[in-house]
Amino acid sequence: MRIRIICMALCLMCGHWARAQAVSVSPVPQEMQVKEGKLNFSSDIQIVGSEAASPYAVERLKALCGKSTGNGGKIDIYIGEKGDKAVRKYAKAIPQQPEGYYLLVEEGTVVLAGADERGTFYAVQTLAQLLQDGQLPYVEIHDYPAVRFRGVVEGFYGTPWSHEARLRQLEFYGQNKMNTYIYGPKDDPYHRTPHWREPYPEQEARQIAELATKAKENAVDFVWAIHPGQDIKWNTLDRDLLLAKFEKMYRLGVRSFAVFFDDISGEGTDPSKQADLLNYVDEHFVKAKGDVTPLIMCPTIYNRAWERHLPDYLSVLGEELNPSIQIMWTGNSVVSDITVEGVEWVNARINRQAYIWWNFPVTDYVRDHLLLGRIYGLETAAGTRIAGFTTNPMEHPEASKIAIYSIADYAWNPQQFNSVASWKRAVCTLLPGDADALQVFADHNSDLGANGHGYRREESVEIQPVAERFWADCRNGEYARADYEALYDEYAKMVEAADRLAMNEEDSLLVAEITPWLYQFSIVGKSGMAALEMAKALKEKDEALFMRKYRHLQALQKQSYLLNQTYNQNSGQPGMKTASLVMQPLADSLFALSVARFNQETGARLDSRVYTSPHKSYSSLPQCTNSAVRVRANQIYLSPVLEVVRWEAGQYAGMELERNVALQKIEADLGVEGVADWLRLEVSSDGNQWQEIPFTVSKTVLKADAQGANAKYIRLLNKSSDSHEAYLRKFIITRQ
Ligand code: 14T
Repeated sequence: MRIRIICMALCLMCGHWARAQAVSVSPVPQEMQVKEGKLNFSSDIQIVGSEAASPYAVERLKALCGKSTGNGGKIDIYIGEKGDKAVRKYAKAIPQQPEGYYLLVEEGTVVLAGADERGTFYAVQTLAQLLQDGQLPYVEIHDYPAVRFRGVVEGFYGTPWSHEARLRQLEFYGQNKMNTYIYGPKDDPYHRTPHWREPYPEQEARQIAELATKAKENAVDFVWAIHPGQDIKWNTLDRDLLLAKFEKMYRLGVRSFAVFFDDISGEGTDPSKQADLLNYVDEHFVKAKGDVTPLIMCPTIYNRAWERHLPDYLSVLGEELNPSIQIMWTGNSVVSDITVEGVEWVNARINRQAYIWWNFPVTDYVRDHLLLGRIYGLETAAGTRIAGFTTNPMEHPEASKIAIYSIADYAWNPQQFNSVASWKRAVCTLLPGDADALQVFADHNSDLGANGHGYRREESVEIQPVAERFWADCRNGEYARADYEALYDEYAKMVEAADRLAMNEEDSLLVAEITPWLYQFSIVGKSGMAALEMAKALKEKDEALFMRKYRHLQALQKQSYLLNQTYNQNSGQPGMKTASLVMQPLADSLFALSVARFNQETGARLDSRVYTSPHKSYSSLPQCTNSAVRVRANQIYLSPVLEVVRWEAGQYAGMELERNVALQKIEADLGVEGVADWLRLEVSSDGNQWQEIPFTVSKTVLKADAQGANAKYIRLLNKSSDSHEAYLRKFIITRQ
């Protein structure tokens, strides 16, 4: 009884109430007929064909049967590949496509017939999904993938995935009918310059061998990629060293290879030389071995926006590279949607179908964000014009599975791909027990914020129109109560979701990855509630309530600041941003607006700025007056100004610290030489009495030993009577 209630609750959460009995398979099969009736998956099972069928498929099937506890009648399971005796009767029903399969469940019989070994393996994976509560629905499925190679390219900068995470990924790919894992983490020194020529140390080598085995068991090609382009010499020595490295990897069990030439400069970018090397590798290694899959390469010009840098590059590759070699492509820009027009554009140049390297959900350029939103922007018809579709994920392996699940779905069957449905199924599959909480978290963690690639995603989609209307109404002084309540409820759901997910025990690995963001998510939820209550108190002229909520919100803002100084301390974008497109900006704006109004109406002088740091900019240069002052360990620094700034006579830029601090060192980079002639470095504890600190200059960098001077204010001042142009690339103080 208890189990039934839980199941019903789960179905409800996943929106399957009315269709609680509906049959769901992911990736969505090409052709599936569900018939009336069910088969009790009893313990009296006879498997026919196991000697000839794919051993991995058989192994997986036996594991499934081992779980069967029902007590129905006898079942015959026929398993095998096209041509095998066990499935001969069904030969005509098996799709011709590579990795296709035919699956039949009817009274007393199950048929699992693959076009090849992977097809059979996928038939078993589908069977595993069909099996619910010891029963199989009667079905007939004809299924095959639309895209030949589907998978993941671990190609991001930052902390590479752990060995254990990779092992779990490979199982996940098998379950989702992905056949490719390309190993190319930018931060593996033996993958690229400087150590690509050297063999892996013993432990790493052993782990790679283990990954290759695990991949095989899950019908995945483990593709080992090398990235030699930054320092390769186009001579026979380096060519032979590359082959020797491949040979080493081959001995570890690797049977698929890639060569990456992305993100390099200089000699290595020559397309003819690249083609020569790759053709040599293709002829003397890949084809010579006989059991190695077609070579994959990532070009230097890997997206359309860069074509103008080397206009002939792609057509040279297209002409000179052996036709069997796959060419990777990220789309019209580094991070971009995949369109028919864009794919046709590159296909025409490279003389073959592009092998997509999709830079989503990778976050190596927005490390303070999690990308848990639905995947969209992949045109249906693009799926029939590409040789492969791989995704470059986040450095968070478990959280990346939301996107990976749907990419598997798209690449298998773009025609029937339903972005929203696939996303919700992913969430339900990954965390069935707390799916509704994870869905709330995912709803509000999908945009990237402003970023260098200009790639943005929708976020908080359902509540966004309410938030916009409410904000506009508030500015006009009157809001609708229903909107207030809808928003309040949404913020409350965020707090609940954060608390529940933080305590979820079903998937502790996923929880560990997202925990820092959960902390912030809870604060955004609470802040939104408090900000709404401030707006309401203002409207009702309840001064005491207003002050209470104001104080609470200030405390929340400080908590948020401290969390950002504590967790996810990477060098690029430290801290955590969450709900940053709609819910967090609304809370902040509402706070600022309410405080400004309160001050106006009561004559109070409450601070209406959102708390970001106890330290502030202390600058008369307009470009710096609002710069953030950040803290990392014992260093405090002013956010850099990357464009040129005109320093008029007497103008200054610097910091006002929370209180007096004993200074150890001060360092600044003005981006220009000769600053000693016109700049003075000075400190003060009251902002009136200034003490000059001598400094040394080397090129554009200025350094000073502050010898423990106590100061609350630190600034650089144009002491001359002329104006000067400079940047402010760096301004850091180190405290004692
Ligand atoms: F190989 C490529 F297809 C590719 O996308 N390379 C990198 C990739 O490793 C990285 O994860 C991704 C997202 O940041 O973008 C590429 O890296 C870049 C792209 C740039 F535009 C590195 C520097 C850039 F300026």
